[in-house]
Amino acid sequence: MSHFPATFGFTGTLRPLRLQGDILDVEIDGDVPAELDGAFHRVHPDNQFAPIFDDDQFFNGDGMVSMFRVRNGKVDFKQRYAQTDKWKLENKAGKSLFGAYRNHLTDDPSVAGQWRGTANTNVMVHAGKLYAMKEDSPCLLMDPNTLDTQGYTDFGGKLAPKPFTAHPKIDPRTGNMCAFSYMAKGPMTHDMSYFEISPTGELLFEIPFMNKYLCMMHDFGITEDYAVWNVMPCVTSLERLEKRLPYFGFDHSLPTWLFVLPRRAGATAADGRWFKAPSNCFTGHVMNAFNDGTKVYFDLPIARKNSFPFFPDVTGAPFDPIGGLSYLTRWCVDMASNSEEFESIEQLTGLADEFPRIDERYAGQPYRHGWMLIFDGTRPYEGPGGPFVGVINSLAHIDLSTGDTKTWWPGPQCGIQEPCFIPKSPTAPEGEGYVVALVDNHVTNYSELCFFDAQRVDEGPIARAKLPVRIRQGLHGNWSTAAQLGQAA
Ligand code: V55
Ligand code: FE
Repeated sequence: MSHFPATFGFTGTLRPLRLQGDILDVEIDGDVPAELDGAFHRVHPDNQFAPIFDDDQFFNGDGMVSMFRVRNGKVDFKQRYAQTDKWKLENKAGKSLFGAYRNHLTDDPSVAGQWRGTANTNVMVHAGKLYAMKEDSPCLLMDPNTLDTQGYTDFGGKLAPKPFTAHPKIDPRTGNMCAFSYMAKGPMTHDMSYFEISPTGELLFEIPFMNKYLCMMHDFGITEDYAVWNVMPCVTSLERLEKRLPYFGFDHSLPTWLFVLPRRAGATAADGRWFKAPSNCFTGHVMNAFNDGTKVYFDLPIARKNSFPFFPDVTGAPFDPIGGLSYLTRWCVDMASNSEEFESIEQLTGLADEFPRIDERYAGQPYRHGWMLIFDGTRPYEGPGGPFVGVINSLAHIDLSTGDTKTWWPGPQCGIQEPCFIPKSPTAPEGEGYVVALVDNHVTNYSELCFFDAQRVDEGPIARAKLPVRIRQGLHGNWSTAAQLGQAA
């Protein structure tokens, strides 16, 4: 007796998958580069059981982790649920116990006080573990090879249990994982903290600070010297929860901010600086950031208006789909300036884009190559539609030294998921390598993991690992090498 809602969010393109399993030696068209030895892990929301509320939203699904283990030109596929505390409690009960997205007031009383995390947003290998993350809960550890869940970590007892961002960055110079927590002292607290985790998984230092307002803090950037947060008024309040409103709503009357904090042990909130964007705007995922002395550069897609229809305008104003399109933009602020004003704002492309990625070996450094997904409204779409799909329909490479872009469109039946860059070798120049991305056919209902020459995405995939199912629309994922997996030859 599993009655999923017959709604847009659970039918057609967004029909739940809920499939755990293994496929050894996936069927391949073309040639997967023989030098690749590692794994692409990615995650999508996929409710274990039918939701309590029919209007349950996509971001509330349980994390389903996929692994594509690539070696010797072959691809093995594995897919497992992230067994969060929530997943285990519901698995035992045989039904959903947790209610609406981030609204604990809607939960079954038997789960009061439990972490509500779904680990559905990002997966990344660090210190020999797969970190599975959701921004409202601590970091869940999984075995990166078997996908067995080990549970939430407190980093050897050094980091008090608190929410952990789904968008940590690894500093390529130190190997440290740079991460943060918001609502760090509990739901609806303005407390935040920045921290770094060593290559062996130990907490190195933590810097607490306070936010401007209670809002979604989804992503951030690092530079060699600073951690940088875009702070936008996608706001929440206890009152919203009591009224059973969507957890977040967008407030176009509040400023959008940038907070810059020195990234060193011993720095305090007083060393950080707030800069005010010239106008309210919606800030998306961070492509990269870097600093040149006191000048801090921060690259991310920006939209004039709210991009999340499911977190509507607080005034009740209707969603503006054109205003909600975002464009990769470079913000610059100067830590030596005497004002809270930005130094400059430069739009870097005319293509509407999101899900920006880089060659992660250049995280926090000046860089040249970026990849992202494009909303190409001129292309036809033949699938059943749904949020994020049918509209995110192309892959792009951008050369930031020239602004030149190359794009690839997978055809009218397909959507495409976030790309991930893989260096050709550890010492290859920036951007030399491959990009992988899942291409989902919403008519035939099959997905393919497509491999591209990273700087020639316009030529289409050089290889496709063809799955006999369609993987549900997901969020984020990352590549790890055989050495990072503890499987080096
Ligand atoms: C985001 C995604 C989330 C979430 C909060 O894309 C923000 C942004 C997949 O869950 O809970
Ligand atoms: Fe994200």
